[in-house]
Amino acid sequence: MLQQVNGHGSGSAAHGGESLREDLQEFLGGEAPLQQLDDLTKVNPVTLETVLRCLQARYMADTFYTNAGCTLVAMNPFKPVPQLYSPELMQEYHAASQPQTLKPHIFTVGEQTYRNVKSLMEPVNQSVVVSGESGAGKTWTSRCLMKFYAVVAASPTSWESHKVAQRIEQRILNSNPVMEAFGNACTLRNNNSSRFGKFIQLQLNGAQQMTGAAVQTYLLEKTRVACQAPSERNFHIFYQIYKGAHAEERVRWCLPEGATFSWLPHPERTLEEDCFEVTREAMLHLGIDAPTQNNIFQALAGLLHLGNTRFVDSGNEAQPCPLVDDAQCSVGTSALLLGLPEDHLLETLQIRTIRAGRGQQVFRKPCSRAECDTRRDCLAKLVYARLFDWLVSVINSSICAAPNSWTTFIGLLDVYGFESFPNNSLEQLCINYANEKLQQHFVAHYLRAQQEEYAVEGLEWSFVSYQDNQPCLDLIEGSPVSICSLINEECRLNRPSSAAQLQTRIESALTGRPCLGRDRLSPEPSFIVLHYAGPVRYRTAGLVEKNKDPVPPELTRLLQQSQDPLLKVLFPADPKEKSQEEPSGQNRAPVLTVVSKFKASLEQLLQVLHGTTPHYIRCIKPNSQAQAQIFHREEVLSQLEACGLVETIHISAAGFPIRVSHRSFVERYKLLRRLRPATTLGGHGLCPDGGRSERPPCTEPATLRGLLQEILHALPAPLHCGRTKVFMTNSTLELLECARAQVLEQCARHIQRGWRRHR
Ligand code: AD9
Ligand code: MG
Repeated sequence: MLQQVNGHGSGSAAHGGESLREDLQEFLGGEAPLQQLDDLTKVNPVTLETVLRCLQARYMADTFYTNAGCTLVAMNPFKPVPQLYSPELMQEYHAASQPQTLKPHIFTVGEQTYRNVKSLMEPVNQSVVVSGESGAGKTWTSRCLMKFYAVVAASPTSWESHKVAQRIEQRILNSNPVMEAFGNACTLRNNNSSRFGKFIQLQLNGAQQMTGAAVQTYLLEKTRVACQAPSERNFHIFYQIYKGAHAEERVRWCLPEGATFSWLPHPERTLEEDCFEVTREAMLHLGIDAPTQNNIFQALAGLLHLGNTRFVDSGNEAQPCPLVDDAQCSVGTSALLLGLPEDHLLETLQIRTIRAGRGQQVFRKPCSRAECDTRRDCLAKLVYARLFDWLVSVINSSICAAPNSWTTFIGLLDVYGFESFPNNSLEQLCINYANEKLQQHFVAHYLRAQQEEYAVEGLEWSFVSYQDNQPCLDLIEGSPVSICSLINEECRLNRPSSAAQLQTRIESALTGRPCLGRDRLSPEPSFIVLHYAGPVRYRTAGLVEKNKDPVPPELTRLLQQSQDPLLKVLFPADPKEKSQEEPSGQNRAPVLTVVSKFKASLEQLLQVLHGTTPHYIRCIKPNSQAQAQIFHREEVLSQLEACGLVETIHISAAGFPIRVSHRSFVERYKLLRRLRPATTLGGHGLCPDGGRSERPPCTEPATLRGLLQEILHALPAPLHCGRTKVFMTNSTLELLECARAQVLEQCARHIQRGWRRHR
């Protein structure tokens, strides 16, 4: 079935026959030193051990990027390597006729996506999925890629438009420090850990200039604002205002030097992320003016004071819990900074209003001390999450291109990596669920689609087995019954449910599922999910409550009454809200749980990704101490296993990631059909004649078929013609594009000569 037009493995124009022989020698004999193998498909044989040895050799030789077929492996150097990200190097990759022949780099991925946007590849939109565990370098990589696009996609001619372009690129880059200040925090694994997921769509016009961008965020870890794990910190922005405020601002925001805040642990630690001026400057460039900034920082200071509001047991259920001695001042300051009446704030934290009985009478019930704390934390989370969403919408309106000013986009996805801690809860379940989805996208796109399409197209292919994570996804999100549906059901029924009961329900409803496990030695109710990246034990305690993420309506109503201009925007008065009490059960809007919202946003993301040509960068952390020049084999090994890298290499080694319909192929390359092989591209004789006399087994009309046949015969490149598509490697695409550019140039010269003669 397969017509192999040219011999598989012919080199590109730059690669010549000699270089091809060298490649083959490396591939077959494995004689080149390991650190020189820039593609893991060249290690021989491909096993975890050989891949690991190669990565180690390269890392110790300060070579941090390695191709793994269709993915790029990025080792975290854990030290500054400025020459690796210089504007000169960006230009070198951008100007290269074949960037793939340069050393592996994220700029190769950047340049390839940038070229693909205007090439014939379908779909035209591109995405780069950056994955890896916490601290592996995902955010760093995405930031570098954004800088790369800001350089290469900015070349308008007129001074005026140049200024505009500068502004937009600068603004897009400025979104990073702002989002990182508000959404990143120091954790045990990474001093600058992203506590939210981010998909940024860089929008390009027909001339391939960046005209704007749009950011979508996922699942901010808002609990951090009121609760930080031992040795971890709150979001960077709190430390920035605490350490960086000017004297006059300290007075305005009630942040005297040396003040202590329970929600600001480890203020003595200085991190490079504590850079208030950078955040302010970036906000200003994004159009957030000084008065608005003041309102934001004032509200954040209000939250810090709220955190110092502590209660003691009243000893009498009928009495509200009083404040501890020194907390009266904190609640007053917090109310002042948040523009709320102090007594109203305190009362809302202490007393709950409920309706009961047939007549729906309103009762005011003093909360227990624990309930007061929960309401206080909930208030802080509510304000912070709204503030974060609002900031994202402001950033978007500042960087988004006008609807008709862009035609294509490159998407960058930087999501939290797979997580497994001694104690895992709903946050880890969502994060690992997202990673399962992305892994499936990867499997579907590169592995399954590649194999299935070859079969449909009649290409010969030795099938490689791969790990399908569908059973795990069925367990987490499938219908009718899954972990998510069971947790949602508990929320909907709103019945008292102990952690042990939830464990029993999950076990009995999902019994026999291959990816569900149980830790019989666990001292607490839990279940185990066998993720593609490894088993994770989730505690059932608190899962349902976290999934409900309940916000007492009194808290929202309180904030709607704030006199602070920022809070008025974040919590606009609800015109429908007439009643001052909690609505009764029947009138309550259906609960949209955390899991349901997350699932919906994830599906939306996957839909966007499916409409793009994806590229993958796998970031690897060489050690967990964040030290340069240290390579912990065990740690790297588990990351390689977690991302199925060896399978990927096997498939990529023999695959053709570029596939183009016969029609598109003919339209783009028909001008190459008069090429005289072996001479036109430097005469390196890349034209073995395997199968060239056969007709492609296509179903297209005769004229198209004829043209296709002519082109395939003329081209000095390894092409594989299926029933409806032409398949090729990235380097072949480069070669064709190069040939096409040459022919166009020759034509232009020819026309010019004729024109001069004519004159
Ligand atoms: V998390 O899932 O958000 O906790 P990331 O995003 O994978 O994580 P990040 O990009 O923040 O990790 O990288 C962690 C740290 O590694 C950075 O703060 C840098 O100090 C360091 N790093 C990462 N990549 C590079 C690099 N290419 N060159 C130098 C780097 N340092
Ligand atoms: Mg990150």
